[in-house]
Amino acid sequence: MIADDTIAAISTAPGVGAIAIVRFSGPDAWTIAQKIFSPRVFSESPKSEKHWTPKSHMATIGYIRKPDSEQYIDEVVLIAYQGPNSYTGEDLVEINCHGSPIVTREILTLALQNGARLAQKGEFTKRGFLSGRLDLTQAEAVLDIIHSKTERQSHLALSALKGHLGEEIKAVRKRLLELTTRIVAGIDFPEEVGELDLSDIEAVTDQAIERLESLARTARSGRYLREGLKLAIVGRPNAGKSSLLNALLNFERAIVTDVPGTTRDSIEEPVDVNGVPVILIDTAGVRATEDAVEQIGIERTKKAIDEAELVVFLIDGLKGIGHEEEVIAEKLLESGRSFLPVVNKSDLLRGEQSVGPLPNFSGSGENSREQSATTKMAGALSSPICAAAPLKISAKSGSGLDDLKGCIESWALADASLQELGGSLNQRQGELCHKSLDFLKALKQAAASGLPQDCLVTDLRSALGALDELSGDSVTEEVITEVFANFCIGK
Ligand SMILES: Nc1nc2c(ncn2[C@@H]2O[C@H](COP(=O)(O)OP(=O)(O)OP(=O)(O)O)[C@@H](O)[C@H]2O)c(=O)[nH]1
Ligand SMILES: [Mg+2]
Repeated sequence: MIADDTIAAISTAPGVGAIAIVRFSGPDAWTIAQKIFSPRVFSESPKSEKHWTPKSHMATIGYIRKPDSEQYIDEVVLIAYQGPNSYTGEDLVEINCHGSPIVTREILTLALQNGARLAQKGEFTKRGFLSGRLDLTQAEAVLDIIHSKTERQSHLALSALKGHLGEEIKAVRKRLLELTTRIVAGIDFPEEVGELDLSDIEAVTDQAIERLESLARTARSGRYLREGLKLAIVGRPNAGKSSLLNALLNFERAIVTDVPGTTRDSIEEPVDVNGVPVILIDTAGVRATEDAVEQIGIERTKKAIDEAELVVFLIDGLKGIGHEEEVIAEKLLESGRSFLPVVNKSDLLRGEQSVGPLPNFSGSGENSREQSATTKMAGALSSPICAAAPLKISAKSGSGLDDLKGCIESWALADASLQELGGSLNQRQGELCHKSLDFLKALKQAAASGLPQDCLVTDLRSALGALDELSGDSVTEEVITEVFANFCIGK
């Protein structure tokens, strides 16, 4: 679909920079360029010879000037692209000018005065999508690259931009489409083609389910990579939570003292942990206290556990396990949060000693309350996330921090499909993937229970519909508007 108007925008970030880019796209893009641009070679030519025609994919040095006037605005490099071989699939012009907000605004105004209109958010990419240059997963990958907070995230987004996710979806779609055609042919021409065997239907459906499940699993890591993983550090006062936050951040963000109860309120800071954007939350230490302010802080710690996706349960290696740890363990186990038990102050522990006074985990408590407390503690000190739990670290010397980072990274990006597929689904894509899976599972059930094959076609078409919406092959205007509303103007 080719638009009938021309859009223009400043594509670089606002503010002063070495260079900036103003671009326009649409049927009049080249005409506008001819009106407001004059190649440098013309400064030596007689006026009568001053007619310039852009050449596609060629850079030309020259001046932006008001049409039919000698008033120059800037010396620039202009690159013209002839559609459909451009980012938008339309005629496109990019003006690389000096990075002054005054200059960029003047150039944009000139474009607007000469036939363009101001582009909406993401409209250049939207035009690329509508003209078939990109599918919707690629367009969304552009947004992911722009907003990536870590190198890892930008590398995965680039892989999606190259079309890897889209290809995987297309491959599943192709097999399902072939299956639909084959079933329909069997229904329409029972004599010539014959009904398809149930085992063939099951084989194709199972394979599609397996591939879509791999794709759907990447949505979890995708969420952490896009939105950041919320990680709360909890423990008794003085365990070294704020010291750990500072050590992971590599700067003294939180106040650290040897006075228990130093941190009164939760502190949040973003940090890159081995390529995972993590939002670290340092919390007030948990203990019984009469202090009203501290009590509020402890309530916030409990809230932080509920809101976090992963919790570091920090144990003071010198103090070992006490009532405070039992209270925290109880809260953690009850919340169902994933957590990592970590013993701090390893620099003060002798030899093989892993933690101060550890309780006996054999369940030998005298009464049932004690027994259940020790069982809980045993559960809280082992971790399905990390075989080496409890990890031993020193927030002071930095020892063990690499292991901790490794555990956080592998928990967040545990899924092998992420590496295999070289990309991750976003929330919209994940929901559609699940929708498609639901229809395929319903189809499998219907086939197994002996329903006629025309009933299966309905589920197959619905599964295909969800995949088409995922890739953008069939998508409503509303969805397109929502996807591109997250872009910035000029992209
Ligand atoms: N030797 C040693 N001391 C540590 C370590 N981590 C923290 N400390 C010390 O322990 C004391 C308490 O550290 P904080 O980081 O303030 O502890 P916290 O858990 O944030 O304490 P609250 O805010 O009171 O809950 C400080 O004196 C730190 O220097 C460590 O790994 N080794
Ligand atoms: Mg603290």
